[in-house]
Amino acid sequence: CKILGLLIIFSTLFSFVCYADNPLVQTLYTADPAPMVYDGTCYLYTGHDEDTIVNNFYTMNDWRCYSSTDMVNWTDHGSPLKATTFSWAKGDAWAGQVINRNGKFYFYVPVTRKTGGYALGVAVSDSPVGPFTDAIGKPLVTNNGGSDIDPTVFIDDNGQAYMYWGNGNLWYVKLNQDMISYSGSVVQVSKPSGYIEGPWFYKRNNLYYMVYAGWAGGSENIQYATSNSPTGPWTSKGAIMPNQNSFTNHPGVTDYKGNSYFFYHTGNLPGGGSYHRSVGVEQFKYNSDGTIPNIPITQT
Ligand code: FUB
Repeated sequence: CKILGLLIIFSTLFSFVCYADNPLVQTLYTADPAPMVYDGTCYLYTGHDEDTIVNNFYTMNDWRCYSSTDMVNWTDHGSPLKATTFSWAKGDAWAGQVINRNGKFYFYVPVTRKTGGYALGVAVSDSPVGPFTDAIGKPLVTNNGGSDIDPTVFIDDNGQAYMYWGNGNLWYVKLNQDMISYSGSVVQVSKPSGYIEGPWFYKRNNLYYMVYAGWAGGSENIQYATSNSPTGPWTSKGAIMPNQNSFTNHPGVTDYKGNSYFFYHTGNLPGGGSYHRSVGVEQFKYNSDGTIPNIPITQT
């Protein structure tokens, strides 16, 4: 009878506590996770590491899309967008983000141009799983050559959308309502301490958050900063995830069904490393003052 009681308690607990198997995607190498919640489903867009020569570089040709309604079981939707979908691009499908506005989905990405240097492109689709097509037939932003990577987009409560991006420095533009053009000029903000790349911009309880890959003794950790304004100044709040075994890391943060989730990448899949990365996810709780706690990695 005691054993039966324990079994009932255990199975009741187990039915409420479900953990994802990390790395989330075990069929190919994925990086730069970007979650987007739409219509009750969490979509996850990732880069795709295809390097066949170890320690070559980031060989990335397309982005991938997955979805889940429980953060445990993920459906593979294949590739919704390739770097060469942009006729002006040569390749390098690095870290992007998808956002929904007015029933359309906008995919902001960095790619290398045929004429050289990085640029940010925007693709559009009627479906969160694509296919996405080039929205404007030319780069949305070409600013500083090698630094124009890792766009992150957020639409504020008043409808103003912002796109931040940058390696080494942090820039933003104010996107127009059409989401495929911007007004005013490119603004460089004073970057928060330790900032390297991979910004993830969002707002929670009237506080703006910029989570990013920071420099930590030879490789990247994850740090964040906050501001009372969408355009800064940004106050550094320190590290929330230590260096992993992949040199880079890249944050993606979302709330889903009443819980908060932190996406990242490591080199934890067999054969993994800096150019064979894999995305994972951890559930976390904000502290009562809005700060983000340290987020330990679970590997199952
Ligand atoms: O995946 C290629 C680059 O590595 C991304 O753009 C950076 O954020 C870093 O993860």
